[in-house]
Amino acid sequence: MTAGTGRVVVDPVTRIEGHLRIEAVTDVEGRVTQAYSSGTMVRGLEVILQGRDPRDAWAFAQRICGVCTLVHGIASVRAVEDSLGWRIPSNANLVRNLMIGAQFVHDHVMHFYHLHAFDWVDVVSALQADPGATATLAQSISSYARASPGHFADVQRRLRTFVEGGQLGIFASGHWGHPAYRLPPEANLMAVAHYLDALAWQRDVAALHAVFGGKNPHPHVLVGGTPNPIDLDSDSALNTRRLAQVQDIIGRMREFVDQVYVPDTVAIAGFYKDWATQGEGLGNFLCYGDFPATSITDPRSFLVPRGVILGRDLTRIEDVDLHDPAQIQEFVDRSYYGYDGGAGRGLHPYDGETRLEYTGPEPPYRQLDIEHGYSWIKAPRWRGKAVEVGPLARMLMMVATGNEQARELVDRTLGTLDLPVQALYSTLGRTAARTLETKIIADAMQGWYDALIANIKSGDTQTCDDSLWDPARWPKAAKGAGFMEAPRGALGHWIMIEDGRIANYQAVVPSTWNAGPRDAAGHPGAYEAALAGHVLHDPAQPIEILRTIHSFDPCIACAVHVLDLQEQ
Ligand code: NFE
Ligand code: MG
Repeated sequence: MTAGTGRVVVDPVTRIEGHLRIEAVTDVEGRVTQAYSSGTMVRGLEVILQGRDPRDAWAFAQRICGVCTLVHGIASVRAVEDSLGWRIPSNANLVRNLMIGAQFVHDHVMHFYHLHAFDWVDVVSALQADPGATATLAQSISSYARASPGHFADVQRRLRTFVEGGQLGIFASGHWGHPAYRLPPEANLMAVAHYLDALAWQRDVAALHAVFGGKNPHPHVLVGGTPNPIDLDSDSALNTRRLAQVQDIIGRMREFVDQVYVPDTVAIAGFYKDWATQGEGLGNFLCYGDFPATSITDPRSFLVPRGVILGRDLTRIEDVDLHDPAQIQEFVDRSYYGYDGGAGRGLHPYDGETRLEYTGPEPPYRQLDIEHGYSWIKAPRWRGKAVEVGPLARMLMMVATGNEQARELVDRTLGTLDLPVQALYSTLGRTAARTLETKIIADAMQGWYDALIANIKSGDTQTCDDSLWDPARWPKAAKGAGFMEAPRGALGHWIMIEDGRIANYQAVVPSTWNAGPRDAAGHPGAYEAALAGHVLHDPAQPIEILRTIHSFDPCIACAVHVLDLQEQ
């Protein structure tokens, strides 16, 4: 390392799920020239799925993560259904849409307030706020009811008790007072109040998963449909009372998104417009698509379309085929894995291997071994290219394919903030895209609910097709890909079935795409590319790194799902 340059290490990155280390190399001006993303945890699922009954796979796969608690279950049952040509009834498709939609709304609101907001909101500064002026501010941006001077004075009192007691508790470990915080005290107090409101709200709306899947986290799912039968007159089925509860929850979700989440995002973004010109990185975006109006086998009916955008070119959408061995591949050259025939090539998930071959220096290391292995995350690529997945990819895909609501929301948000369309390709754009897609999905939930009710009224109460339940009816060998859009991006599970048992199982997960290391060609992953160019005001308090990394909503529990029994 030459004089004047530095290496900034953030380990662990907090306010995420799982264990992530970022190393950034800076030049003499404190500008990040190279960044390295390392998943530092190992877990275990792809290996333990081998040999099991495919109908049980979801219950194991779902434990990949406790944050996106539903999605690995859905990807898993879809993989089994794809492998066997198993079609699910219309009601099951609608119930799955509602459950996935609820996962998005819940997850995105919690990410914004509980994991990301304190990169932009200074909790301690909120103590200086005038509660009356805070009420005026809150009422000027929204009709949300909890906006009185007395309410904000009460929140401030509670906060003061924390701070004066030296017990910031859930608010500990912030870079409070850093000059990068720009909100006035009143906006900080408003955001803290909404942080607390979101905690109570999420607890209540999580009940939607319990109605359809028995519990949350980890609601039940089912190969061939959904597990909860519809019988309006039964206490042990989806009945009139439970359907009314779902309607109530959808209403509460939409209300919070419209009255709190969307206005707060726009209000806070207005103070951070310089973050609309940095933090994108790759310019390539991938979606598998999701939320079928009819069937997962008909991508034309998806709310979020499938495709790849390269080099920010929204006029051209590349087709994605999850079965094509030349498209999706995982590389392990800079990961703590090996391949049977040696590294240097990518393996399609059908041929995927999970072989731990860690040969680097023993942790704890002072520095990542960036020339060799430095992460427990693999490096997925689409036709050899690193791509970003997640909310920004989905909003761009919806806009590019003519979704009117998406276009209108983007235009209105950019107009309010007086920002050009290029602002989408940034840390701020990624965070705003998450908010806007939440609005689109929360609204769409009402449509899926209405369609479900219409089906039931017409006499269709089927929720499961069990015609293929008996493995004796399966072919001797089958393979399939289950895909979905998870809150953090495109999620795929690939399954190989032989003699009714799982012969191979591979998951390529959103945070694997975004947080993965360099590939055989040395090209960086999405996090790594996004950090290049950031100027660190104070390397001891690298809030700039946190802002961009958090804008992806990392989940390393999802990204790493292999276990080395000897290391445990
Ligand atoms: Ni653990 Fe997950 C989501 C999946 S990961 S949170 O969303 O799949 O990146
Ligand atoms: Mg995997």
